[in-house]
Amino acid sequence: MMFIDACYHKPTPRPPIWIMRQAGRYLPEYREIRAGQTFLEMCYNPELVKEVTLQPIRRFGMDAAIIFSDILVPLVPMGLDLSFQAGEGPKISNPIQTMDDVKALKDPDMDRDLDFLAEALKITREGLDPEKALIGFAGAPFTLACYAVQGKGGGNFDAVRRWMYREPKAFDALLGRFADMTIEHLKLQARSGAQALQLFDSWGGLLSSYDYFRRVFPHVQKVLNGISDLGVPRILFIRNASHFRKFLKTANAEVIGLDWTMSFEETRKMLGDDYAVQGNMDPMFLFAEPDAIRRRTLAMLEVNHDHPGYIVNLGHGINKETPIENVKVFVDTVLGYKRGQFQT
Ligand code: 1CP
Repeated sequence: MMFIDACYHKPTPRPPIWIMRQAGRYLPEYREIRAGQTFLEMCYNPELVKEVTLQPIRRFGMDAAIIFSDILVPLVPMGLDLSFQAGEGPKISNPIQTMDDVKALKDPDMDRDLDFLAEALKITREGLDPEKALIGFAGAPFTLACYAVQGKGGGNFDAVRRWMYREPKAFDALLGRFADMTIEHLKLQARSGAQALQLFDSWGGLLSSYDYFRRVFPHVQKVLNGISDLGVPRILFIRNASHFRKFLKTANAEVIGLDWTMSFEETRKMLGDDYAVQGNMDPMFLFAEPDAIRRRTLAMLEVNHDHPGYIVNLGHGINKETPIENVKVFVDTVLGYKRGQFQT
């Protein structure tokens, strides 16, 4: 499978491609299904999850599908009251505020509490082209804490950073609980059909490198070490991590996801040649003229051609206003790529 080979740094005929948040609101066929129910109702319905997971693959033919769910879904069986308000994103009505709140969190029984996710992975894997990979995912402990403590998205998560300094022990305990839960969440996904696992630390870059390394990174390493014997590649994506990229080498992942602020060249210099890299176009790049998209994508492919272990992606999730015909140009350019095309 081309995607899995690239994760393990093996040569592939061309680089594989998938797009973060490739299932979702920029697709009319997603919006049609979503109109009849809440986001969480969709996540709890394996048939609908299968359908929306496969929608972008059917339309564009990427090399991997990512199971449709959300990083916040496993917080519900921990006892957090999560909802998604129309147009506003996630809300938690009982956010974590004290050490007692951390202690009161439950340890989910994954097979029982996330049975819908296991079933969705199983039937999606059955419905997916055998040459394409199915990716499972989870939120990294700090990014989960951002929502669990602030109770919603937005701003620079000041409430969380304040809490981290004021209640360092409770912060550490919370990240520890999330790390343990996330290991089980990812194990469930691997045994249900996920063939690669991505850990999203979307907000990790808000911290200084000192605080990230001291207070957060040990929990990330714990998660990655806890899933090292599952036989599936691990992808670590920390957004805005250019100021602490030197730690990434010790992360114990097979693939490092880059956002658009990190260059491939510099990152490879830092990581050495054992790591595969994934990324890293600015999602807004897909608003350019189609010909500009094609040329820039070819230039990126050419630059990376002599490096096995390169996975094409955006540097963060696709924007919901993205013109779908531009997504097609981007994906088609990669699927049809032959070396030397950029010069011709
Ligand atoms: O209204 C809707 O239809 C819901 C929008 C939506 C979608 C499509 C949400 C709410 N989550 C998702 C799906 C989702 N979320 C996937 C599935 C795969 C796919 O769509 O292809 C994945 C991988 C996520 C991951 C996720 N959720 C992250 C990490 C990645 C990232 O983009 O940084 C984060 C931070 C979330 C929280 C979340 N869930 C939903 C929203 C709108 C948000 C972001 C809120 C914020 O910006 O603070």
